[in-house]
Amino acid sequence: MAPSAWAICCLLGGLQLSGGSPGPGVPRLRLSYRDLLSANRSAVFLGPRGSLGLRAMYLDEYRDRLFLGGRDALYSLRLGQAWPDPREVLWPPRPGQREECVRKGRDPVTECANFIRVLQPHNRTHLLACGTGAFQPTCALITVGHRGEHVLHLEPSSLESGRGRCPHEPSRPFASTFVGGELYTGLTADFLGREAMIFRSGGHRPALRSDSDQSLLHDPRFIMAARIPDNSDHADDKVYFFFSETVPSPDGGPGRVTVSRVGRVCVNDAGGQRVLVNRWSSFLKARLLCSVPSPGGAETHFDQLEDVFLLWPKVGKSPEVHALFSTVSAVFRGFAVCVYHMADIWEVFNGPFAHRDGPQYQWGPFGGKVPFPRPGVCPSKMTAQPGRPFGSTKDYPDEVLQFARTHPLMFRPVRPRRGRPVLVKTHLAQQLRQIVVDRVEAEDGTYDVIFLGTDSGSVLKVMALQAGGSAEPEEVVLEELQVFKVPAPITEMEISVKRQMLYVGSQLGVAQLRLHQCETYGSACAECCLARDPYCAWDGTSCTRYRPSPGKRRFRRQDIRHGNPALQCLGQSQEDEAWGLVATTTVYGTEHNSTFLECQPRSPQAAVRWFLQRPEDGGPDQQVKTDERVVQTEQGLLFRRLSRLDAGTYTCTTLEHGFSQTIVRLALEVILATQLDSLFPREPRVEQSPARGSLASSPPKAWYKDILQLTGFANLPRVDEYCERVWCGGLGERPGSFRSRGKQAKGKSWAGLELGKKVKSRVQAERNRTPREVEAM
Ligand SMILES: *[C@@H]1O[C@H](CO)[C@@H](O)[C@H](O)[C@H]1NC(C)=O
Ligand SMILES: *[C@@H]1O[C@H](CO)[C@@H](O)[C@H](O)[C@H]1NC(C)=O
Ligand SMILES: CC(=O)N[C@H]1CO[C@H](CO)[C@@H](O)[C@@H]1O
Repeated sequence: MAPSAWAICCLLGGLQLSGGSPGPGVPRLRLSYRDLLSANRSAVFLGPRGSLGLRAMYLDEYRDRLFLGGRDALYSLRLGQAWPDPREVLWPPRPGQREECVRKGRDPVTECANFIRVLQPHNRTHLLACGTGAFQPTCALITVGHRGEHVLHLEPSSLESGRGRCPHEPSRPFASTFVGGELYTGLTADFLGREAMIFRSGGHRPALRSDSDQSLLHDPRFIMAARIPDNSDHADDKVYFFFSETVPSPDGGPGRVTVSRVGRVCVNDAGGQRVLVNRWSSFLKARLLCSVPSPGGAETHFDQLEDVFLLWPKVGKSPEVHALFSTVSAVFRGFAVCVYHMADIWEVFNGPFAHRDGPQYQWGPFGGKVPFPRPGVCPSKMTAQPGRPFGSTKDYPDEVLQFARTHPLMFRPVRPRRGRPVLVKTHLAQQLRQIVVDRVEAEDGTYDVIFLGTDSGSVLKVMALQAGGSAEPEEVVLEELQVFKVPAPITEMEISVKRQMLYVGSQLGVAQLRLHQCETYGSACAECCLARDPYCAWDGTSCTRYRPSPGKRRFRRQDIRHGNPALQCLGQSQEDEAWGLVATTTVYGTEHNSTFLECQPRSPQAAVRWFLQRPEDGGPDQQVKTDERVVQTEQGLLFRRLSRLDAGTYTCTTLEHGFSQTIVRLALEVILATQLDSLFPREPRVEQSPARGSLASSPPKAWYKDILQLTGFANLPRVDEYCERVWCGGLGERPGSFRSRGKQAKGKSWAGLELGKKVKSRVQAERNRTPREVEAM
């Protein structure tokens, strides 16, 4: 394709026709991979081979290190600027194991390697790591040193089988947690991936597993495991598992349905004495419900659990469970975030057990007498009272264990806070994979900022504001951050509130991402205020990190609820500077040809309006009428065929939250077709005007004239930008996500650069003529 055609189609391809104001799901700010790197907002680590094959990540805030488990290797990174001094330990499968894996029909590249899937703290100096070992799971202890040391090596003497502690497959959903010297895992523990279980091993006690006679788990996808204390009595501590299951249809009909679950076991479960020997005696599970009422009374269910984040409060002991779900439907793809209180989960586990008389029967609440100690209750002071000597699950009567075996499911589901999701996202271009939540104190209250990792390597920073009376929260998408250059699904996400950082992993590698960068929103109070970012406030001179201080505080301007700068920024002197005086730039278009007036508001949520003042009428500005010839796009105003009557001063304004701003003011002058011929003589006339610049003979003129028209002669920085965009490749940026950043030279094609320079110097020459001179030609 010739450059001219490419330039135009590329430009037009990126334009989307915009109607009024885009919906609330549109991010207010989009930052590309390069934007993030150049502003030091993110730092990416891809390892020495350009891809880690990442499967596990452990953020160790005590040691200030990030441990990574990849393909045949482990890494240790020190938290700080741009990953100084990374450490690597190679850990390939045992000799011969790779070949055996291939012989058994597994894929040599994607499966027959040692993918590290477990990284858990073992003690003060060691980590426990387990890998798939090319379908022969293996565990080892890794020396990481004391706090302050930066060592990483594998203890060869500690190598042992990892069966039950690590899945065979590199990518099957899997959850693990390390509690009291023992590893709890939710996984399928066999080569074929059929034997699903919850397993505990590694301590002094015999290993404990799910009873395989009973089908306690139906094709589970384990998402997360964590110890959550029920109360201050540690004897009552439980490990909770969050997972999805595909169960036989609950009404006894044909087919299977997907449901999400919270399950739990007692930390002090020791199994039974005669029944359930070395099997869990305390396992119970309940349904996690996340649905919205649809018109007509039906419910839309989000049944597939994608990720869970536990938000631990500063005070109090139990976390809030923030869970990301997706729909199972092949037709309708939607995502929802539901929040659960532990108190509601406990209530369901204390409620009726689900019971049915046989596989053909409906489920109902168990109405008979529940034996004592109640199944699912951990042995503790409560069960070990005088006359009731139940100090261990081994002391539990057979009757209790039999009941536990046959009634692992609770009858009632766990309903989310307020009975509905805090966030529902449909019609998304991407899928959502990971969730992290930060509770942020702002001037006018506390806000939960939700970070969502997508399957295209980006992170959405979102708030769900609960408005006064209405049941439906207002969604505010603060930022969309393209963390990875290529669109790899985000598989890991951890937050360090201490460092105000997010650690984001995909199979390629990891990125450290600042939670906020307030100056990105702009240098005016109104911009800071419109951003509605609870991390940021206007401090009188710039947009900076908001820090609540207990003492007497300076007035900080921030309005998360309404984003109303008219109220907040009244009398901020910078405003006049920033918004009052928008200089008028002169641009030129040629008659009968297309011309583009660019206006890119900082926020895609703003409604853009164009006004025109014609030179002769002197009256008030008129709103520009659009039709097939004059089209308003997301990037600006496109004249398909310029008329001499289009000349005039065009003002691009935005309206956001009732706040109107002028973004650009362009004086469009129309060069008549006759004038243009003398400015750029036609091919045969090249020799006659050698003084017109060296560019005239090559390359052909037509294309750069197009560029000049599209950018406007006078708009030099734009030329740079177009050159970069057109010849130097978008480097992983999607059309529409492009934002002007001027001089980011990376990976440009040499030829492209040369052409770009020529165009630029030519334009500069044209620009140095006064408009009058141009007119005179
Ligand atoms: C980013 O960090 C580097 C190294 O710390 C520093 O040299 C550079 O000036 C920073 N850039 C910006 C835009 O802050
Ligand atoms: C951690 O465990 C390893 C292996 O059991 C042991 O060699 C080491 O001394 C332990 N470190 C500490 C600080 O207890
Ligand atoms: C530079 C220039 O004049 N380009 C085109 C403008 O439009 C006319 C008619 O559509 C074309 O003939 C020119 O090539």
